[in-house]
Amino acid sequence: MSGLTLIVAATRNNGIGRNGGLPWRLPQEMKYFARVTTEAPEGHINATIMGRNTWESIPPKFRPLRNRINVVVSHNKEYQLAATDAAPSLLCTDLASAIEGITKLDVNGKSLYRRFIIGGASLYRETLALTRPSDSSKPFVDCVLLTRILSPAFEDCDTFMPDFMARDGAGVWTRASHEALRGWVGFDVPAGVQSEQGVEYEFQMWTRQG
Ligand code: FOL
Repeated sequence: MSGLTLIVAATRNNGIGRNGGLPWRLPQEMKYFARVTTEAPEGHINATIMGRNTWESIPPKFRPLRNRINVVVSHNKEYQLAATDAAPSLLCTDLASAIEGITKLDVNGKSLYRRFIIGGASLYRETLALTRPSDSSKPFVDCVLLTRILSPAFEDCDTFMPDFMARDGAGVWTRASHEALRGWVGFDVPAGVQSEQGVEYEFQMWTRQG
C-alpha cells in the first residue's frame, strides 16, 4: 500500500475555502476531482478521508461521495451526524483509527486501492505534519495533487491550507512532470493553464522524498 495522497484546489496564497464552502464553482475541475478519487482497477475501491466541516460542505445530493469509501474524522467525540443525513462509511475520532478502520472495512469484497485526504484545513495540516514512519502501515502523505488557482486571487478566502513546500524546506517536495501526473491518475489530464468560468488554474502533482 502506497502512502496517502492529498488532493486540493488552492490559490497562490493557499486559499481553499470561504464561508464553509469552495470560493469558486469549477465544474470541470470538480469532475477531475471526482474522477481521480474514484478510478481504481477492477475489484478495487478508493477511500476519501475528510474532516467534519468538509463532509458537511459537500452538497447532500453528492454525499457520501459515490463509489468511494467515505471516512469522516471528527475529534469531537460527541459529534453525531444529522439523523436525516446519509451516513459515511466510517466516522472516526482520529486519523490513525480512520486509517486502521478503512483496512478492516469490507466493501463488497473490493480491495482498497488509494487513500485520499480531501480536506479541509485542519486535516491537511495534521496529515502534512506527519513524518515518514518506519512502519509502512502508518499514515504519511507522499503525493499532493494540487490544482493551483492562478487567477483571480480570491482574496476573500477565509480558509487556508499549509504551504507544504515552504513548511518542509526546499528540495523535499518536487513537482512531477505532466507525464508523471497522467501516468499516476491513469487518464488524460489537460496540461498547462486551464480556463473555466473566468478562472485560470493548472493541474499539478507534487511528490515528497523524505
Ligand atoms: N480537490 C480539488 N482538486 N478540487 C476540489 O474542488 C476539491 N474539493 C475538496 C477537496 N479536494 C478538492 C472538498 N470539497 C464535492 C464537493 C466539495 C468538495 C469535494 C467534493 C462534490 O460534490 N463532489 C462530487 C462531484 C459531483 C460533480 O460532478 O459536481 C463527487 O462525486 O466527487
